[in-house]
Amino acid sequence: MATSASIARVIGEEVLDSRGNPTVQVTVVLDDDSLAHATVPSGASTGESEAIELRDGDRQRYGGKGVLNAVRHVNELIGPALMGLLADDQWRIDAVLIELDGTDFKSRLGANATLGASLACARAAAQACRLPLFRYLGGDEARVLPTPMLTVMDGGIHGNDGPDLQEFMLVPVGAPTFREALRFGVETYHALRDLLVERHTSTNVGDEGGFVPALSSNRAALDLVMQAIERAGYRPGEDISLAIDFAATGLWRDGRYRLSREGRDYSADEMVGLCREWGEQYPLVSVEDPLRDNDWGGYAQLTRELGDRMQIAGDDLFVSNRPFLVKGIAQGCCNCVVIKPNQVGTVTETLNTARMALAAGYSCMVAHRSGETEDTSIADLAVALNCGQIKAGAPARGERVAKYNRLLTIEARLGERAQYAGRAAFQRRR
Ligand code: 2PG
Ligand code: MG
Repeated sequence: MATSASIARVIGEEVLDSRGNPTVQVTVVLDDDSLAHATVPSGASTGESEAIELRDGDRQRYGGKGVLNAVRHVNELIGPALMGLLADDQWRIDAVLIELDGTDFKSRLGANATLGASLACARAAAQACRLPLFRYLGGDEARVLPTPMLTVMDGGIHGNDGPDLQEFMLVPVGAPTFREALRFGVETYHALRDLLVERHTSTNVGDEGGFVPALSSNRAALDLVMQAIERAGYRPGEDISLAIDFAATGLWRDGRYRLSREGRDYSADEMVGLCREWGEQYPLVSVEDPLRDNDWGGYAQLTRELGDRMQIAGDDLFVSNRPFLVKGIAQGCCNCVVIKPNQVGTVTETLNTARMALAAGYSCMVAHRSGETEDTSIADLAVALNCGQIKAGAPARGERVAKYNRLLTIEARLGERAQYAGRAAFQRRR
């Protein structure tokens, strides 16, 4: 699994993401003419310590969101620094990027510039090796198709007028294959749409393709999703379980968590109580970011109380960064880490964080961003890690479906060797 091809050209461009915001696309050409692109996604509910996404700030263009400076960094700084390096020496490529940047959070070059280059190199090297990306990154053992966590309702800042909580997800734990899991999810998504139409409620969708109905409470959102599962002919908990991303940092107001739909504010203890209650009343297998991103003590307590019953996923808390994960492991915070390559800015750092988590008995959920592109690398990444979980939005909208479609292709390509993670992805080892 090696190539002697080296990096000949690195080209950055400004393109658009799914929200119409500019983002960085990088093309890498090798001296054997292999060529690949990578396009960088962008978050809205970002953690405080995420790697820096460099934006121009020039309000004359895209309201300040242009990425021409990051693109210039790719073309004028990163390209010359990577020229001539062996394409499959990912560790070295990323070490050069990290050194060239020289800051803790990629604030000089921009993590959008570094990730674009890092990922495009990996993709080009995979091409040169004539391997699909998942095999290039994960080797022969890469064969576990992740259980998809399909967002069917968007809220928070991904869906104004919807629930306070950001994502209500279907988790088809009981499907026999990934292809069937996706069908379970799609049929339930469509059943949910029918239910909304019958109730004369809006079927508009949010940033990740989930519906954004104006409901009286967050619990009503859960009830509706449960109804949709049954209407589609599935058994809640047996065939399809539920997951929620609270994105609680965005709910924090004046020292409490504001759930406007419930008409009340919650303390951290009460948020833990809500998770417990919902865990008893619904087939809830995973809660992500149920507390704000710097409440390490709160997470430790939550994990002690509920960690044996459900997956507690840290997104804003860990921001895919190894040092934060090390702190979390030491303090017993969460039992799952959300993995988003653009939170940290290189392929090597992303893999290192994920592998450390798995070695420590944490589960890993590879995830998209709310601002996405047609780039499907995260689908390959999830298979490469054999981590068993991916969150890529609704089973609708091109940029979301692209990831699921890629997984269908990977499953077909693996044939008999493919294993669907299913429920096992949520069996806790820690
Ligand atoms: C999250 C992500 C993706 P964003 O919070 O998990 O759903 O949202 O990309 O806006 O940070
Ligand atoms: Mg999240």
